[in-house]
Amino acid sequence: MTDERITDDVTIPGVPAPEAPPVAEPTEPRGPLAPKPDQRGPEPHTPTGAASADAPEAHAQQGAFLTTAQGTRLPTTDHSLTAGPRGPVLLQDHHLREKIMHFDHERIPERAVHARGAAAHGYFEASGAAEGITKAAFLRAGERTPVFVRFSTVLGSRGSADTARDTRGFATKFYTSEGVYDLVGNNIPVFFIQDAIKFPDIIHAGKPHPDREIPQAQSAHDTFWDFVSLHTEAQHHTIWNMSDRALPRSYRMMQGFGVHTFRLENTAGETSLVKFHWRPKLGTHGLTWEEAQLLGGKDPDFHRRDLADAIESGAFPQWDLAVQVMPDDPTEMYEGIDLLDPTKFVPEELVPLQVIGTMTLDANPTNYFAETEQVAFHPGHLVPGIDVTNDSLLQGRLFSYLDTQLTRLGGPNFAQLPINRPHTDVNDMLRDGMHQTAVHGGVAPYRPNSLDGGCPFHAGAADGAFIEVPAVVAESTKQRGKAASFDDHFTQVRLFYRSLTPIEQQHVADAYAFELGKCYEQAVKERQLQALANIDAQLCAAVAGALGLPAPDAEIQVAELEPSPALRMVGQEWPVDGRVVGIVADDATDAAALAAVRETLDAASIVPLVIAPHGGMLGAIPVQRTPATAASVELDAVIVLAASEDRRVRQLLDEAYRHGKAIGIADGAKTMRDAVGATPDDPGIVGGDAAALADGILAALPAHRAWDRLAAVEAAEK
Ligand code: HDE
Repeated sequence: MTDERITDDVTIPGVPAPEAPPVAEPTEPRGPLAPKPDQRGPEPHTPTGAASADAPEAHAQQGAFLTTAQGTRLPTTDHSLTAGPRGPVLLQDHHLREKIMHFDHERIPERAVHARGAAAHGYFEASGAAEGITKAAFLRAGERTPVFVRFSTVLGSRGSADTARDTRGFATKFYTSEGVYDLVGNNIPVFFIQDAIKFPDIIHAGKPHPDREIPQAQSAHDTFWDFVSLHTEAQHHTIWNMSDRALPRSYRMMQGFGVHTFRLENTAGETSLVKFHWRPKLGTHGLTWEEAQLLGGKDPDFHRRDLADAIESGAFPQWDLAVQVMPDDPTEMYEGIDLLDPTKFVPEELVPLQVIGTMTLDANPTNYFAETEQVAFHPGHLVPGIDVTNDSLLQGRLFSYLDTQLTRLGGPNFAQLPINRPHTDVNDMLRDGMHQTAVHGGVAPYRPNSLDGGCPFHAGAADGAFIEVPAVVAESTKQRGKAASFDDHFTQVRLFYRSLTPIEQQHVADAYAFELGKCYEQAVKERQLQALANIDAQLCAAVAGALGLPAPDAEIQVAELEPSPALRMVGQEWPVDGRVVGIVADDATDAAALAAVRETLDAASIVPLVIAPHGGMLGAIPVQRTPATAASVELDAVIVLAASEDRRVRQLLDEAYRHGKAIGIADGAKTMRDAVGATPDDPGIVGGDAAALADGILAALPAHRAWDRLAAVEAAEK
């Protein structure tokens, strides 16, 4: 046999093959690249329970040569086995069949909700402040616990855009010494429904219409508004969705909430009712609706790119974990708020947040599928000292998260996947099943037994057993229905709206007008306007006016509460690490000025992106964007060192101006300021030499936007 039948060159019959170009491919077998330090996966779990990065499963691929899945070396993977050079493919070609078979089954079902996500590794460091309320070991002073966090949108498919108007998931897996603890939260502190039994219904209403499967990743359609206007308990979550909270600037700038009330128990057996909060060190910031829409086309991966880039560049995002602690009394109420009703939150002014530790995300996943896709969270993954309450939404979740993995991950052994493995001993007596990867020793997976030395043994409280808090369950009558304390669907909605600043309120009204404007059914719009009338007459009038419909009167009396300033996203200043500033320059730009601006930004942990008429270099400085690839929506601010006649650059500046972004314009580029209709007195517009421009931008960025300019522009554009 010769190799005549195998050719790597495509030739035309009768035409001599061209001379082969010099081969640039590597010719010597090489071992797999060593993983980079930031490609750390979860430590593989060894039989002794100790973690070892050298264990074979740490590197999925070994050896220099291509092999079959059985380890047999292969001479080629580009040609099927055929009968003659132009003949049929032979069924006996094992490599072909194995390769295609595996490819055919590469996809798994996406999550029913939260299908699109991005994740990162990191660690949590406890301050010890929680020791008085919980015996959880990972919350003891100085404890450092590895974590894996997955952020997600709820409604869209796995390939949908990051910047859809939606709730965001914020799920954290703590690999604690007492087993895995999952805090599976959202970026909004309340939920649509009070009972898990309605979850399929709200999701059916929010997902695309079943006939044409549109719209993708959006709530701007009839079925969603039909549901939330009929189930008014959903009005609270919905108004948060209409606010800029549903358009995060970045996962790094997003709060997280456990939503439900949890019951914590300390070493003395004392209990308290607790709400969990993640507070981003960079503050909570949103996109404008126009930015979010533009990004959906220009960079649908905006949030996952931002997270990965920030971590790769060393700007590790951090969140404080904080708790609100309420007394555990038999009413399970606090100041009139039913703590078992997940459509209610506890205002921070009523119960202040107490920080109990800090989380840092410092490593990107090595493999999206193995980690981000296969991670399986579950609110029932608890550790001693943290227990659930009777919140019926939470109770339903305790069933759903295990159940859903059976379909998604193909069987009951998903806890053995590397990303899901506890970083502690596992001795569970669970055996066999699809995708079993453990080789269990012993003969007696039951207890008590006399054949495997009696092992495993029961743990007592002193051994760190998870023992449910002996909360009293009142003897009662079976029923379907909720307590009267769940009936108020509007007081906190009004509280949320009236706590916002005027521009945030304006964005809420605009969002309702947009979403309802996309509905076809008149009855749905009218019913939602009725709900808005109950929330706030001015909000209702603004939305009704935009829809061209009459504003109804409120049909119920809604209590007036003291506003909660903590609900505002506008009005404070925050660190600017990892923000992105575009610098418009060209070949004539003073090289020293350009270098100085870049250095100043870099020193403030800001990412400078040079935008020039061509790629390559401006002198010694690399160009990152050209008019073809630059977009205003990927920038937090712009510095213009060179005037440009390019329509695309002017459009970029125009958008930055309209979106209230800080803009620095060099004296020599003033024509650009006039071109977008800006004046030197506009808020957030900076002039002067290079040093003044960079300093001015650094002074403006902590407020996130020039809010007054944005408000003026938006009012003028109406
Ligand atoms: Fe979920 N939810 N959910 N959810 N949820 C899922 O579990 C469910 C709810 C949340 O990044 C699913 O593994 C029910 C509230 C996040 O992998 C599923 C109910 C909150 C994630 C499921 C809720 C959440 C999920 C889909 C009503 C915030 C993504 C895939 C009782 C506190 C986790 C999966 C990840 C995912 C069910 C309500 C957060 C189907 C039945 C409230 C962050 O099991």
